[in-house]
Amino acid sequence: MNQDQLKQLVAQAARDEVLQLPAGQVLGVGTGSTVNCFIDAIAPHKSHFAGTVSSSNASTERLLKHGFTVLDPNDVVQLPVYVDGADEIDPQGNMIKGGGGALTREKIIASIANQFLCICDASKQVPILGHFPLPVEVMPMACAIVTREMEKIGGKVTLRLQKNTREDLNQTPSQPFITDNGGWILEVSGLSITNPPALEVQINQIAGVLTVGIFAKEKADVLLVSNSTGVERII
Ligand code: ABF
Repeated sequence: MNQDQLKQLVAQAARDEVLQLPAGQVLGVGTGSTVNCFIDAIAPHKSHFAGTVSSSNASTERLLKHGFTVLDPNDVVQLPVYVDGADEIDPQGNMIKGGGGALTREKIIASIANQFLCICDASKQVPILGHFPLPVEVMPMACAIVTREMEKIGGKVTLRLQKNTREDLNQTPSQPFITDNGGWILEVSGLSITNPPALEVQINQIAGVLTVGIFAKEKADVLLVSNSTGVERII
């Protein structure tokens, strides 16, 4: 089975899971290619849900295309479940997220969900977080300041750049990647994250950090993982 098929498989398992919810609930929807499969999988069942709350402009667009109602998070007090992917997840359900750049909205929506349902393929499971460069969304004016702070804790920092457009294929990209919130993303490698809750708090306290891509406070409550033999419920 290739990775796309594994994403489809776990997305279908998550669809079956959320269809167990009583009808008329609002569903939290994350971002990324696995979540895209999930959105497509629940589309035929959209009347089961009163609406959705989305963690990115990209997911909002996809949900609207399928005819879902997308609500403003400010109008929603609580969600029964938030479904999202991860870039890395450890055995306790702590995650690194933000590879797609949507970490700030993902964390906000996760914070109002009773349950974080994480969906991924087995390549995302790690014993200790930190092989995937940790995304940190920053206010552009604090980029150099946060970079220095991250270097002090042993990180090697690079600024995420925009992907080249088709016309620029031979050019070196030089423009920073800009998030849905107008932030920039620092990618911090070289960290072995043995205490995710502590490092999340420590990085959150640096002035200029909008969101760190460690999800320990908002860790996964349920983890569905696909591999060549099917989907396993790990947590
Ligand atoms: C999002 O999707 C992210 O936080 C994470 O970066 C990403 C995983 O993407 P994919 O499903 O495409 O591997 O939830």
